[in-house]
Amino acid sequence: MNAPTYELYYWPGIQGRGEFVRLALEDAGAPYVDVARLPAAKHGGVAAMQKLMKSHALEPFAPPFLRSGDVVIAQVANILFYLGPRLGLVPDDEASRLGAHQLQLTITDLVAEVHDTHHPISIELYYEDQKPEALRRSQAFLAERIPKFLGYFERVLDRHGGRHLLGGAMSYVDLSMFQVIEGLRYAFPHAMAAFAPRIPKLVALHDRVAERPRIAAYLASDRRIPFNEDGVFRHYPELDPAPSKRR
Ligand SMILES: N[C@@H](CCC(=O)N[C@@H](CS)C(=O)NCC(=O)O)C(=O)O
Repeated sequence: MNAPTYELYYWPGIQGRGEFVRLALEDAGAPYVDVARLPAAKHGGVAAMQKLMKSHALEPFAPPFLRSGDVVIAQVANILFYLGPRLGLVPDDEASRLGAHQLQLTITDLVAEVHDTHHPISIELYYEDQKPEALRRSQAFLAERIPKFLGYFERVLDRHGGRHLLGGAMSYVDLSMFQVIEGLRYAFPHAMAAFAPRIPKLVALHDRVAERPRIAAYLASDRRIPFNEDGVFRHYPELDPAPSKRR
């Protein structure tokens, strides 16, 4: 039987939250189409994405969502919970599956807080309309939340032997952690450079994931959209001042 072709639906110009799903599909070498990035002539584009979204009985609240045959599922952690066993990216036992889901949901919480650093008041407003609040939020995020979240993941990794967040086996959570470190480094290079010595195992995990052959090939390809200031991880220099300029 042929492997199913997964359809990923996500905003076409950004890595955003869709990237956590792309990384899993890419690492597994799974056949998939990034539907909104296809031209309308090939049944792609944002309009096709919104049409499916609105017409489905269990309408996704927001992209990303995945279609696999009759199944349409939203929420990154939920999509990965579905894909993990199918792509061989999580051990089979229930404890491992639930553990992976627990860690992925914690990553979802972290990603929401990253988003709030540049949109602390409203997602409907431009960053430029909430800059003072974004600065305060970013300062608190870097001072308190980065240490708490990344310190937590570093401890979990350490307790599991230091190679994989789930212990013996590589999982989709390791791939997502690569993206978290990569994204935070893009958004907050100064803060992350200063924090790196406190998370040596996460940094090493990031580097190992980047070297996985399919991930390395993906990162070098044009399927990997560069970070930009429309995604979740945005670099606004004023939110990450050099150490000498911190107030
Ligand atoms: N918790 C959801 C969040 C989904 C989400 O916020 N998607 C963004 C793009 S990254 C969106 O399109 N949001 C529209 C909105 O919230 O109105 C997930 O992890 O998938």
